[in-house]
Amino acid sequence: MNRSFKKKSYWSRRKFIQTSSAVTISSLLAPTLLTGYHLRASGISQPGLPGKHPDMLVLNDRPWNTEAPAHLLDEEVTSMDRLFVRNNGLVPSEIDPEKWTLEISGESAVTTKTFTLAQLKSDFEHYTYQLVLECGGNGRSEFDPPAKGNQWTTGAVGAPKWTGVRLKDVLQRAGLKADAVYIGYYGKDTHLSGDPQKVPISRGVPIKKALEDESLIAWAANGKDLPLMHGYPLRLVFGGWPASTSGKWLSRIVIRNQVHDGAKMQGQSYRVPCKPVAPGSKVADEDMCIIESMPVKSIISYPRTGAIIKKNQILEFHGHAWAGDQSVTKVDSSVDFGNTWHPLELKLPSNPLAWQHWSGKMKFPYPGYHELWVRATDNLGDHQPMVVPGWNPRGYLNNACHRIAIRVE
Ligand SMILES: Nc1nc2c(c(=O)[nH]1)N[C@H]1C(S)=C(S)[C@@H](COP(=O)(O)O)O[C@H]1N2
Ligand SMILES: [Mo]
Repeated sequence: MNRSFKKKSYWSRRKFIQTSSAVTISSLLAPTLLTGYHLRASGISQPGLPGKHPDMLVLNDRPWNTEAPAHLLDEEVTSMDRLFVRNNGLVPSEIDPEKWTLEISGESAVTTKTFTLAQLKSDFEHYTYQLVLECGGNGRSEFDPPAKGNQWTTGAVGAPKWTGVRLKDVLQRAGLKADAVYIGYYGKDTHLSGDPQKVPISRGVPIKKALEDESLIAWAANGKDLPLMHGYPLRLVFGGWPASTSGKWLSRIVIRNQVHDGAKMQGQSYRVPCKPVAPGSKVADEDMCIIESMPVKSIISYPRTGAIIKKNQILEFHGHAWAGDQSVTKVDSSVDFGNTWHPLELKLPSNPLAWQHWSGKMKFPYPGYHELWVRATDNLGDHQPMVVPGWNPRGYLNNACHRIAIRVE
């Protein structure tokens, strides 16, 4: 006899009311907070990094690595004092913007060109784009077995408005030979060992990404000079790709006739197994593939986890979603652990490769502990998983759904 057994669980009996009708702001009660409660592990709190919001989580101070707790990322355009910092080496100590130069060279450059900062600003058209910068290791803290590296939770991401010139306009001044396939960057930061021969990081992107309209050589963010920690006076910005491609303190770009082989392009860095592997596996370098476009992801930036609301109070919640080179087409929320999903309002990006804002409203008719989960879907139909996806040795590309705790009284 074929018989289906349906477990009547405590959770499935609950009914949640998804409100779609418009409510006035005055009817929205601001949720209060459960202090000291965090769903996701937080970093070790230390005296902050100068120029950063005091609530930033400091993961390391040599080199500096700091991330934003989710609620600090509530702004549509991320303030620079809330943008994560990921340094591989030591910040350059002497920077003279008057003497700063950018060299374009490499075996696939027709000629070598050198520009001063002033020439870059005067000789090329300026563009401003809001671009998502996300460390490839954002979310690493959730991998099991744990992966080596900064234990980022959800805050190694942000979307400031960057101003500069198009990388393609500058590359074209030097000229690209027919065999050009990749670009690589060099910056003025120094290796942790203090050895001047060693390069802390020198990564790059394929020519196709380099020549996109939104690929920038930027000197400003949110209308001001770049902060020192974010690459002053000049950096690359490639929206939607691992932020390790967005070279800071930029001094040289090489046009390559092969995949760039600078520091942290090879081995296990910023690479994932080409084929899926069992958690905890050792993977040979030759079986690791370079990460390109980042996967679809979202964050709940309001309220912050642990919010306390009243029964039947209308809770307004919102956040951002982004999808590497793609765009986000749908964002859904669930309060029954993914049993049912409800579509949220989603805005278009301010330009390609910017993040998108979503919002929703709902009531909780039952007191107790609840979780709000949010899931984004991109234009290719890919959506975020609820569990941590594809274990990989260095803990990259965790795009699992973000969730927050809500206490209903
Ligand atoms: N020169 C230089 N560029 C760099 C790095 C670095 O250590 N040195 N770190 C990279 C990495 S791994 C990331 S995630 C981003 C972080 O950018 P942010 O610190 O401005 O947020 O910068 C990238 N560019
Ligand atoms: Mo990174």
